[in-house]
Amino acid sequence: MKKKDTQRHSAALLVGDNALQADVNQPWEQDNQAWWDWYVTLADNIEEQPVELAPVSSVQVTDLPSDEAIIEELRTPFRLLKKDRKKFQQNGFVKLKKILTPGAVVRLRQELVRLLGESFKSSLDGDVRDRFLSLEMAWLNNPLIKAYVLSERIGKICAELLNVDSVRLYHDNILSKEPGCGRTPWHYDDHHFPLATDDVVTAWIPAQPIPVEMGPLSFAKPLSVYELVKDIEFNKFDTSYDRKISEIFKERNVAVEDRAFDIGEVSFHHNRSFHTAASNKTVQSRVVLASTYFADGARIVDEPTMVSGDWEKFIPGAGPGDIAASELNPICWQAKD
Ligand SMILES: O=C(O)CCC(=O)C(=O)O
Ligand SMILES: [Fe+2]
Repeated sequence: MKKKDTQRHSAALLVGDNALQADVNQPWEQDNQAWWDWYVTLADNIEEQPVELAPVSSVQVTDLPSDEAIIEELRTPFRLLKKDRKKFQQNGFVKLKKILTPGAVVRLRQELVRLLGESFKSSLDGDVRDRFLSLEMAWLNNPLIKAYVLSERIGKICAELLNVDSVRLYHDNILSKEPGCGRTPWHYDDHHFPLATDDVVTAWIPAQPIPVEMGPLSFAKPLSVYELVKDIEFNKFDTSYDRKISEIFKERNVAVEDRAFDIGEVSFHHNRSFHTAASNKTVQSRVVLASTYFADGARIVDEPTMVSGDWEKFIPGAGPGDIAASELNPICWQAKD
């Protein structure tokens, strides 16, 4: 089998301390929430001074669309411009406005907050401070979330950005960066996905506008900057990996796109796009639905590591080297012949 670059990169990540290498190569034994609780401890927050959390005005939509209307909206194709495909190829990400109507965003937030509240026994927005909450596989039991996750509108954009005929779901992920939660460490997702392909994209769908103080997802550009940091050793115990990446990007004057997200704006990032997010300095939880898609036909890498998290949950019944096409990885978009 063709061995994937990820494995070379993961190996490069882990060279150095042999004990650490052996350790990181172990599979992740806990759930994905424990993974995120661990992962945000790897972010360097030294420059993030504690501040009073800023108020956020809530979005008012007088007539919320029905769920049927939203499901229809999520089926409607979006006309992706050539210049946006180019931007994605060049920069490894693209931010597109008006992917969702304001009503579909407000309804998404209602549903995500309800699901997070059920799972974490809280009403959010201040109840669960400082944490990064995550909940995946919501699409399996919730028809509305399923419409967002398996959306043809989103799937078609992903296939066109990757320039492939067909994409499958890797997983959905409800992410809530709670008020006061610190930075998301610099990383590229290739470390996290045990997929033997470079045709992977994440649609990061905010469930409210994200002003700069709330910590929008931020991207280093162009895509090729991952080459600058490919020899930095990952360290699962401290913030050194994150800090070193920041230092190198600063030294090399790497441009970082860290602007706010308008309501309905969605970002799409490639598995090798380096990204981070600032802390949430507002009183509102920063709720996002992040769904990852990959080119149909891709295989699982030969040696997934703990940085891939609980991946067997997302591709059940398949092992290293197999084609990733379980019943939990449906095709979300297929080009017509
Ligand atoms: O939401 C965040 O802060 C990080 C999300 C992320 O890294 C991703 O969706 O790939
Ligand atoms: Fe990421």
